[in-house]
Order: sequence, then structure tokens, then C-alpha cells
Amino acid sequence: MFGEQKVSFSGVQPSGNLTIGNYLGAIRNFAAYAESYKTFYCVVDEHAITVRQVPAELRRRTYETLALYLSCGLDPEKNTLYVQSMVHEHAELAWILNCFTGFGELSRMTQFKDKSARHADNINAGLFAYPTLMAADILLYQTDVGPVGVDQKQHVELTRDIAERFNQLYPGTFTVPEPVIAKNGMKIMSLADPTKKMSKSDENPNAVVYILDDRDTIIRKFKRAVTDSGAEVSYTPEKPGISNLMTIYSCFTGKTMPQIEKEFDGKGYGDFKLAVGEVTADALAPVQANFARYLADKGALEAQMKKGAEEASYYARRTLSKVQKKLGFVQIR
Ligand code: ATP
Ligand code: LTN
Repeated sequence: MFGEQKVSFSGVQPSGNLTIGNYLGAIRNFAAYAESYKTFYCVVDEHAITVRQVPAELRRRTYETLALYLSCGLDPEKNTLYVQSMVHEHAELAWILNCFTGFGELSRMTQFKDKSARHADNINAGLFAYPTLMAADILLYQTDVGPVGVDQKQHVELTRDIAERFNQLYPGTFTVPEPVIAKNGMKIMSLADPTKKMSKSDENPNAVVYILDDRDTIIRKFKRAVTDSGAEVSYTPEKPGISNLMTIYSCFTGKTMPQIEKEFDGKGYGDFKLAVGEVTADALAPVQANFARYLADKGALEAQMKKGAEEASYYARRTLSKVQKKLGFVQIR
């Protein structure tokens, strides 16, 4: 809460091509807050370097992620859209929060356990402290809500614990945030293995539908998606493959699971998969058309990065100096 205004904050890493999981679980839900909240949506490049990145690709993806924010309907007049590394307060507050976070707490984070298993050759301190940088992102803006996919819920809960702990020692410092998880798109699963999250860093491109995949590719990927035994389109834990496709279909059409079951009653998996491909391609077509337009104007994207960073810095500075003062850092005006 900044003054009387409630705040929404979220971030996406420029660590790969964005997927329909990122879209349905996160970005699509950002725009809804713009009318009644002060909203900050960040491209979190400092989080992305917790695993090795190729510099030229990181740079390109940073532009692309911002262009995607704009293409998905985030109006830069109503939302503060910016790049994390351009607002130095994020890294500074993260350091301070590191000193108020337990080793044990960070060791319990599922994402750390997963990523350190996947990147066993590079288990760096940044990967371990990833959640305190995320807490800094959120707490700098006195955030009330963080719209995220379900995989990030644990990090937002840790952020709450850190904020409450800090507030106990130094009352009135931070707003304690709530995670907001989109009901339907909370976890889109891989098309190759429906027990695994669809992830932009998956090595198998057929497991993942990217927001920028063309129509034929989208339809082909859904056609090849792993399904379950039987032939009936029904939403049940025994059919994780079909249930995942039903979730995607439901997200893009607004239809409920019983409506979808009825629509495909007596039809086979083949018809259903084609329909999922078609609604996905239809829904993404306008985003893709906008994206090409935004990405073509690098100058405009850079102007947006600058404007966004200036707006964000104003709020970030206020919270950081409040924290520094409470901690006893000397402040000279
Ligand atoms: P990586 O594979 O590099 O870890 P990621 O695909 O998980 O990345 P992030 O940048 O970490 O993507 O996530 C951005 C947002 O998208 C987060 O709010 C996250 O919860 C959400 N998200 C990511 N994947 C999915 C998914 N499969 N279903 C729903 N939401 C998702
Ligand atoms: N860790 C998040 C990205 C992220 C984020 C945030 C999300 C970084 N900072 C603050 C919400 C609020 C992820 O999606 N992996």
C-alpha cells in the first residue's frame, strides 16, 4: 500500500522464450489490476543470472519480454513496466533481507532444490538467495498482491515471513503481501510429461508451446501431446494428459470442464487436440501481431525502459531509505 493505493507487483525472468504457462499463469492476469491498483511489472534480469546466460541472448530476451508485456495488453500509461537491473534498490534491499533470512528457510525452497539438481555444476550463492531478491522486489513497492503461478507461492510465503519478522523488529516498515494464484492457469503442465510443469527452460521444444509459435507449430505440438489410455475427454486425475489439455482449452475459451466434456462427448482425442490447437493459435494471434510491431521499434522500447525505471525508482527509493534509517545507517541529506 502506497498512501491510499493498493499495489500489485510481479516479475518474469528473461531466461528463455515465454510459454503459454507464463501467459496463462501470470502475464494474462496482470492487466486486470491496472484499474484499481498501482501496478509494477518487472523483467527480472538479475534473477535470470542465477543460472548461466549467454549475454547477447539475455539482452535480446530482455527487450522481448518487455515487448511481450506490451503485446499482452499492459498499457504503459497505466502500469509501470521496467527492467530490474535498472533500479539499483532491488539489489541493495536484497542484501539487507539476506541478513534477516535463515539458511534453513532458503534450504527448504523447492525451486532451489530442483534447480540445484538441474545445474549441479553451478550451485551458486545467488541461486540459493534467489528468494530474498524476489522478496526485495515485492517489499520495495509495499506490495499488496503478487499475481503468480502456483510454483511461486512458496517464495511469496517466504516474503511474508521476512516482512513480518522485519516489522516485528522495526514496526511499520513493510506491507505484508498476498500471493494471488490464477484459478485455472495456475499450473500448465508439459505436453511431453504431464506430471512436470511446462517450463521455458525445457530442452524438449515439443513439450512446450511458446507464445510466439506459429499456428502450424502450435497445432502440430498439440497433436503430438502425450495423452492417456481410453478415448473419452474427461477431467480426472487418472488422465493427467487430457486434463492438462482441458485446462488449456478452458483458459482460452472460458468453458467449464463439464461443458468441455459434453462438447467432445463421442468424439476422439484427435478432434479434441485439434480444437485445443486452434483455440490456442486464435488466442495468441493478436498477441503475436502486436509483438512484431513492438519489437521492431527498439528506440521506443528503450524509452519505455527509461521511463519505467524512473517511475519505479521513486517508490523504491522511498522504501529503501525508510529501511536504512530504521537499521541505523547514517543518512546525510
Ligand atoms: P524457468 O523455466 O526459467 O524456471 P519459468 O518458465 O518457470 O522459468 P518464470 O519466469 O520463472 O518462468 O515465471 C514467470 C511467471 O510465470 C511466474 O509467475 C510463474 O509462476 C509463471 N509460470 C511459469 N510456468 C508456469 C506454468 N507452467 N503454469 C502456470 N504458471 C507458470
Ligand atoms: N521468481 C519468479 C519471478 C519473480 C517474481 C518476483 C514474481 C521475480 N521477482 C516478484 C513475482 C513477484 C518466477 O517466476 N520464477
